Amino acid sequence: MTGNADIGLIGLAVMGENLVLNMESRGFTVAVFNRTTAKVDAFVNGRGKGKKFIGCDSIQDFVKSLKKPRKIMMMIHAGSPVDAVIQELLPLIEKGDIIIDGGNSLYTDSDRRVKELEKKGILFVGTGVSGGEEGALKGPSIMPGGNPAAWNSIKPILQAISAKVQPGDQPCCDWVGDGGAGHYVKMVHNGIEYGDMQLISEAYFIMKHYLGLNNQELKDVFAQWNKSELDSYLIEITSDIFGKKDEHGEYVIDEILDSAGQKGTGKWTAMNALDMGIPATLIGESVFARCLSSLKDERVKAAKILPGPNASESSKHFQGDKKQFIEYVKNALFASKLVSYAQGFTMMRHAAKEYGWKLNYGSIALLWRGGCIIRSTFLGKIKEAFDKNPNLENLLSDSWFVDQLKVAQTGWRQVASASLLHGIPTPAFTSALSYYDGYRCPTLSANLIQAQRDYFGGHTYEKLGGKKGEFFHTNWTGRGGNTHSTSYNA
Ligand SMILES: *[C@@H]1O[C@H](CO)[C@@H](O)[C@H](O)[C@H]1NC(C)=O
Ligand SMILES: *[C@@H]1O[C@H](CO)[C@@H](O)[C@H](O)[C@H]1NC(C)=O
Ligand SMILES: *[C@@H]1O[C@H](CO)[C@@H](O)[C@H](O)[C@H]1NC(C)=O
Ligand SMILES: CC(=O)N[C@H]1CO[C@H](CO)[C@@H](O)[C@@H]1O
Repeated sequence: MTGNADIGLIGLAVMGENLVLNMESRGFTVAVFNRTTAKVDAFVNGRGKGKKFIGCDSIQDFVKSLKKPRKIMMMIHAGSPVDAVIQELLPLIEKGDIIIDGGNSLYTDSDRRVKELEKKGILFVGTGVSGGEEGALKGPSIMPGGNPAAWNSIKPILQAISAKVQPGDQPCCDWVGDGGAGHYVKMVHNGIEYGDMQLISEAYFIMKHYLGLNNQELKDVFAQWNKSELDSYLIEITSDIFGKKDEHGEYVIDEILDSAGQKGTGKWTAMNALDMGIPATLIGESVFARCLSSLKDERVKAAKILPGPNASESSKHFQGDKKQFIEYVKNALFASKLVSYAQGFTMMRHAAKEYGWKLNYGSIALLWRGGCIIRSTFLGKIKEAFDKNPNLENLLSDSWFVDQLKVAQTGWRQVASASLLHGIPTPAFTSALSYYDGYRCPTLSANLIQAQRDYFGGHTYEKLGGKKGEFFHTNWTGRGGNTHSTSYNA
């Protein structure tokens, strides 16, 4: 039996509700189901009242209410619940039907599901959806990947509900790639989001403590930056945050405990970077900075014991032109952000190689241009860089990036030195700068590491200017017998 719903959605939590309201507002008829059926009734008689929704009390009725090929989207908890719902659906659906997982699933799970379901003739799509609750309702960034045969059927719906960017109302939704590519790209998006948030927080911290800016001044600085090359959603809400007072007239920001939470996608990104051996230092540093922040009690104790300059009193040491230094902080933030995005896109390049995905990096930058948390005008420059050279090895070597770094690096170095000197923790600014200097250093200190490895472990080394793959071993101590390294072939 076939019904007349264009698409069905399982999982009526806030994201799910907002997504179906968005779909309905674009003219689609949507079937909705939630295992807790009271949730379905509450929605259909509440926010969904008088609209083209088909509320279903059972998963059987839900499946029956859908047009073929059936398009079923899930917005439920990642992990085993996704597999459980797929198992419930399987006996009820048929070849050619499409299951879309819009939750925050691990990309390796999506990769597995695509393969498993393909054997049964079911087309599985794992899609990143970013933009929070408001984005889901008004237009999120959508990053679908999986079985490519599904794309033509779901494209009109997903592109209709996605955010649009100008010129030309370009949808922030396009096919990302095979297998787990959609959820992979969403994961990297979240890692970059961690980096952006950490960088903005460091800019705030140094301006508050070293320059002594108050909340109103901080609000104004961020509003100003929102009109520059830093124009982005996160900068904009940061400005709003500094202006917000509670019912007693106190600034809310000053009442919030300095201990950051996390749900795990940043950690996944950092772990994947480690697995692939890619120096995504900004994302890693941002995850660790949250971990360090959560050791509040330990930090309070350590503050009384460990010697060093007091960051909160660093403004005593500030000499010079505040306006100039604010510009330096902006430089530091922007340059670090360039490094962070370059690292994120490098990760995607390596993952594409490893998994055999054909990722279009310019198009991914465009997906993030609107709707999502990291949306910014700057992403347009990344799109342009990949349009110029689709095989760009590292974004930092694009000419626009080089020009920006020429301008920004003096301020960046000033801010990094001042924070190190005065005990102001800015791990992302400083590690971004270390990465930058390492990346542009033709001869690093790793020759010594190789010597040490060869000394104690007979691990051998290649020679400067020598042939690649030709290994040497030195008899460092004049003691001992033959070396036993397996890679020894000099
Ligand atoms: C930030 O800039 C955008 C336009 O790019 C504007 O719509 C928004 O109101 C600005 N927000 C603040 C807080 O300045
Ligand atoms: C650092 O300075 C602040 C502000 O003057 C003060 O409240 C705090 O106790 C100082 N911390 C230490 C460890 O002396
Ligand atoms: C290292 O040098 C010592 C002293 O010259 C020698 O006895 C030993 O055999 C050498 N070892 C190897 C692996 O060549
Ligand atoms: C399977 C399913 O639909 N579960 C969802 C029902 O709604 C609650 C929220 O009220 C979600 O948490 C469940 O995941």
